[in-house]
Amino acid sequence: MNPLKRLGRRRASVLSLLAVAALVTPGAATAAPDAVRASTLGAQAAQSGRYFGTAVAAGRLGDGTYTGILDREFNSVTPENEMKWDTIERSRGSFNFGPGDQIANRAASHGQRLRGHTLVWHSQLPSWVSSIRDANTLRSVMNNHITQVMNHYKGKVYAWDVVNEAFADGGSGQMRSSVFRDVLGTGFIEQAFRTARSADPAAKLCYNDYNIENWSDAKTQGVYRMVRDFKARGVPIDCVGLQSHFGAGGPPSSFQTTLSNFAALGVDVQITELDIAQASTAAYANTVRACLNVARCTGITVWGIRDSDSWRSGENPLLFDRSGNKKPAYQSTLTALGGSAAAQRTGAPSPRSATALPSSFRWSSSGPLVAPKPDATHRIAGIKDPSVVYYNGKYHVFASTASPSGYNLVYLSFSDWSQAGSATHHYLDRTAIGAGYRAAPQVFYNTQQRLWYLVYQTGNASYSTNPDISNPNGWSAPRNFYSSMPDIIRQNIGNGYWVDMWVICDSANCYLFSSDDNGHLYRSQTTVGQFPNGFTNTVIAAQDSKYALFEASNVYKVQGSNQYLLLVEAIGSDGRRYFRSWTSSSLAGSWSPLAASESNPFAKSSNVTFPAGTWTRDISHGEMIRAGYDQTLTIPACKLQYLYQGKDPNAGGDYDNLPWRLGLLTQTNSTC
Ligand code: 9MR
Repeated sequence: MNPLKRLGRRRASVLSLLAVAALVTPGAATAAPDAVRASTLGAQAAQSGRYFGTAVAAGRLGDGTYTGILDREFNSVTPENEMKWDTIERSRGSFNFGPGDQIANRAASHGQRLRGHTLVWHSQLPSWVSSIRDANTLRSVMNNHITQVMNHYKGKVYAWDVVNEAFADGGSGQMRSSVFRDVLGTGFIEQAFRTARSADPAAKLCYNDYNIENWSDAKTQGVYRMVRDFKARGVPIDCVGLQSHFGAGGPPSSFQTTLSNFAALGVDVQITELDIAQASTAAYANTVRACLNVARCTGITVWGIRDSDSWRSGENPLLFDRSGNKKPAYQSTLTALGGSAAAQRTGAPSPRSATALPSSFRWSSSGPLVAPKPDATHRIAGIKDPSVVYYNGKYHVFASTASPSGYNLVYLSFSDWSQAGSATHHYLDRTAIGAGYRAAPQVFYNTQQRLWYLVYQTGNASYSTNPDISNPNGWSAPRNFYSSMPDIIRQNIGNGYWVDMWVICDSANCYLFSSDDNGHLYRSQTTVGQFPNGFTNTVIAAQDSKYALFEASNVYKVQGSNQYLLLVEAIGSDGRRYFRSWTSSSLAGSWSPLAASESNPFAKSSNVTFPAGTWTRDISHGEMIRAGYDQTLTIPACKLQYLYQGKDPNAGGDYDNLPWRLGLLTQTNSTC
């Protein structure tokens, strides 16, 4: 095949809607193993290593209903007012730790963690502090307060809200006016964190604020810039607290994006003061899910136990009613945490899920994370077809570079997605992989051979190997999997192209899947021992009309189940790219539809939200973020993430000159 044959092709046309049908014959659904389910919020949160806490008022600790719920449900507490400046140091140098100690000691004796709230805040601040006008005086007063309070609670407080609510509401994105900012300047926050670190190096140091949950808000962006700057300059900060005092609608749709974007800066995130007007079940569940979907979201605190305990009690925003009964939002919160109140109450066995993956999907997309970095010898229009593994603390991404003058490969690595855009691009045409048509890479580690494999298309299905994925110069020259195009492909390819080779192995065999841009998915087979040689027995693994089963197929093993997942890229009736999905109980088996239609797609612009702006209407060629990196291509069953190519919806013209960029989808309807 002429390598350049792939170039200058593919004009998406308007197509008819696709039928939802099994590609071959339906396979048996596979039951997932039971999850362990707990019956209280704290115990269930603990199963994913998180805490579930509440604000506690010292004045209510004599109320048996209150403490009964507190000790049954919560494994973290935050003093609601007792560690604030106006309680602890009402007059200069005179410290009153009584109410704070009452809560701290009780928490310790009940095995609950303690969040310290709060050291530096413009509110609940005694007037002797807010009236200071001399910077040196205020600095020493602030540092002394931080040091004395942290020393007193050393070893008892897990995380401190070092500075609370320092940013202004509205559109400025700047710090609010306060005695601290006005007298010490904006550097007071840095000063407070540095003092806090030296006072108690073991405590986590958090910045805490409200109205920073919606990603695009100026206030969120202001706090984000500060945290990014702190991390860049080594100012000590460990966590960001998002208070999450929500209206009846619950969290903004970008909430998870906000959590993950902060987390990507290298800090933990915590939901620190959750309450939601009218406490709808969905609003609570959405909040919990957002946290669970972000690995560094380490815990959730609700701001009070019963509605009658709340600072906004008129809005009934909490999980327990005035009598201490569980409200519907309690159940939805527990369920979202993965627990099952019903099963525990009735003593019935936990329900088994019929399949490890849901049958429909919802996603939130990042903005474009990776764009081409042309240099003097690489004039590149698009970066495409990413393959990604997380290995040794880094994401390793391989992708096609596209331009009207040809396709080749590029490699980049970075430790978190916030750095993807600034990573160095290593052009692999400068390595033994060489120049000429190379595209659509797939990377994995072969555990038997202790070698990384990069599979790609050259007209044939080709591969290179490398003992060290992080060394772009370590790749071997291309070798082909086949001596020539298998007959069955030659007979069915029509006017299509042989593209998008994909290798996956089970414990006995390796399979090589490929597409023909003509409605066929092919599968060849060899043994694990013979790999990479011996691919034969090529068959049609799935077929449909040309645009319904176009290209870019991925096949994965779903972790913790006997299920395999097939994704194939289709072209929709709107001419836009999207993914369909099927499952099978074996790699050589038949594929049953999962989310396989244009109206229930695996991933299409219609089931993806774009909190940072709709930058693409194509969800095109990409790869799942895997649970591992070996030849089994195992993905998690929960909280899927998919790295894909998208482009400006208004871009047109030559296919090979389109401005493809890489973006990341994060599943928002994961049920586990
Ligand atoms: O819940 C607290 C309430 O009892 C106090 O009267 C109030 C005083 O400002 O503070 C409440 O807690 C606040 C928290 O400390 C910081 N974020 C906002 C909370 C609700 O106002």
